[in-house]
Amino acid sequence: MIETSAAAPPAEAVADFAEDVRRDLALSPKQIQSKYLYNALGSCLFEAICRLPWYRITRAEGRLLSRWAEPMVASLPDPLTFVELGCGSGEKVAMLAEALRSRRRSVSVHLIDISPIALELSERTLGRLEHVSVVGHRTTYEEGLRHAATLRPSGVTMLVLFLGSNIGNFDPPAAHDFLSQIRRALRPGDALLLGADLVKSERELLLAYDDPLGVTAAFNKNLLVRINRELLADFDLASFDHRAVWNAAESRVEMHLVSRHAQQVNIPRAGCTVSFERGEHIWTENSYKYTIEEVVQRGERAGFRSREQWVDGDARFALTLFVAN
Ligand code: AVJ
Repeated sequence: MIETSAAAPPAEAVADFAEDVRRDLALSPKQIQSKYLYNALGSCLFEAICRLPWYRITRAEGRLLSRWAEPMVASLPDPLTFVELGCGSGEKVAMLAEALRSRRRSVSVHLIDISPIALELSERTLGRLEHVSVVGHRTTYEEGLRHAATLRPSGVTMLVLFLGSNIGNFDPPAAHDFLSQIRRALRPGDALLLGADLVKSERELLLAYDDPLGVTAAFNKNLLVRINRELLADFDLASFDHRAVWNAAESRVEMHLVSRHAQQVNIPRAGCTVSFERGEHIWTENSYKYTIEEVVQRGERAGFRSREQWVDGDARFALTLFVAN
């Protein structure tokens, strides 16, 4: 069974994008929010990143899920609802749902993503499982979570999935607020499965975020393509370089778009013209990296206790199962 809530009117989405671009390119350093990386093309480029040999998060998480999915869901009482925040292709939630099938446990799954392509892919992936009913929500994490929580009947256990190190996009205060918000949407005994990428060598991190094939560069520059198309801007793609930086003090990889020379860019639908100096950058993403202890502390400070942690020692990636106090 597949059901999708109505898409936001595109004109409104473009107006929000215009406003955000205008405001954030006036900041110093210039910024664009990383959520705008995920339009149709950007989501496909991200799927390609997940298959790159240098980007190991997705495969590490897949290995942990394929090996441990059964114990991950075994302790959660039926009936069950899964809520996945940022569903991507839906393969991960499908692995957890598969783990229920042998015991004939049925589950309803709420998929929350801002990308229509991600929802479509995930609905197709999950649509094949008869013991699963699927509802897609094309919206932000916050709104989707609230919506899924209000639809949940009493007596149903909710498992929130926040995987793929999506938490890495939040700075520490925002990560705390967001986990607290998840906790408030839950009841005692509900659970959260959190995927977090761990600190590793700078060399490995830079290869993951500035890959030799240039897919991550394309993913990053697609932001400029999107601004050109949706806001009628005249960014010259050849005048910007992709750059990944490991900021050890903040424990994060940053993605930038660096202006190769002094230039001006017109963005008519955002009502602005933006000047760049040579070497000036637009900051487009943060990917925070954690230690295993920090992951546990994060959850505990937000009102959870950690029940179990599974770590891929090879790629340095952790899945942590938290239960709401
Ligand atoms: C989807 C946010 C987890 O930060 O690793 C991949 C996005 N950016 N390569 C990450 C991303 C560049 C990804 N997250």
